[in-house]
Amino acid sequence: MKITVIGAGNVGATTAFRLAEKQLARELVLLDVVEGIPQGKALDMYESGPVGLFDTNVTGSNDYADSANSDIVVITAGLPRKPGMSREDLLTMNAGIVREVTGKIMEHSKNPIIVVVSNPLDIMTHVAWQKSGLPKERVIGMAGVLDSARFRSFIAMELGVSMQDVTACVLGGHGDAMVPVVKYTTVAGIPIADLIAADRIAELVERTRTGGAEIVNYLKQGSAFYAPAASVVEMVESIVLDRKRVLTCAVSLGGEYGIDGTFVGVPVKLGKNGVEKVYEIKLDQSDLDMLQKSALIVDENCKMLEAPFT
Ligand code: TXD
Repeated sequence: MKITVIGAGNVGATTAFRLAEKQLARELVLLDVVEGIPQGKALDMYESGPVGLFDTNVTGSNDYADSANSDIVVITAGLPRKPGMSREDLLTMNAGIVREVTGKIMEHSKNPIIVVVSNPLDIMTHVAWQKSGLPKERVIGMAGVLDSARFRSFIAMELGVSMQDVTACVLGGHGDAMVPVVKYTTVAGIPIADLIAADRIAELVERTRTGGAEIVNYLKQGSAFYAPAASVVEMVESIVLDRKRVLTCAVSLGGEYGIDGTFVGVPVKLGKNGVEKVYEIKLDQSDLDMLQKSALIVDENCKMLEAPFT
């Protein structure tokens, strides 16, 4: 198993380190445009092997030839949000970066599974898929796992219970249009509506929706990376170990939820072939409306981008 992580910034480096510690790849390449950064960070990670007890061969590079024959490529390259900047502000700049990166990946790897992290997430996943020419099952966006993790952690914090017992369902686009589905959010199978007052649930939902901005406002420079990296690794692990985890990921829908050809976050089964099944769960009309609205926003943005990349 060979995994390449493009972008040696906060999310990319943290992802690479977690992947190395979990020994999910024999060969792990960290790649960036900036000279020295991927090499230095990768060597530092490699040198932690004897203490962290892993044998993953982590290397850093600026050359896509070193990514050759990757089984999985994680794209984190891009510019992060600054305070007050929406994910959409990043659209044009990051689309250019993701197109360029995807083109170079495909020159050296025939049939990788690509996990996209760069924002605006759903649109960048579309851009990567379009540029790669890969089947839609092999290009997957990470957002739902993170958004669900945030909702889960706020619920655990509220009730003082183990995070492990909280499962949450957050669908839709990554951004203000995400759709936290309260009825499928439970604590050890108990619907949260039985445990938390409705107005308080609404506050937790709002905090989840603005979870990324909350971190950006604290950090001033850069955006969240520990929870995002952990979320990427959960997806990669399910693919590498063929675990068939059911995780919310941004995938291209083919008519499910009345949405066709748009990348949006829904529950899918992740295994060695990438997206092995899309689950079409029963939603209340209001949640379905929000999901479709969310897809519409993604669609409009993709159309806006069409001119530069056709
Ligand atoms: O839920 C999610 N999907 C997200 C997405 C959660 C957190 C962060 N999210 C987005 O990921 C964020 O808005 C950014 O678009 C990406 C990467 O975030 P990160 O925090 O890691 O940004 P950094 O630290 O600035 O790192 C970006 C790196 C940096 O080292 C650049 O030199 C590199 O990307 N970069 C490139 N690498 C290769 N090739 C090109 N062209 C390139 N351009 C920049």
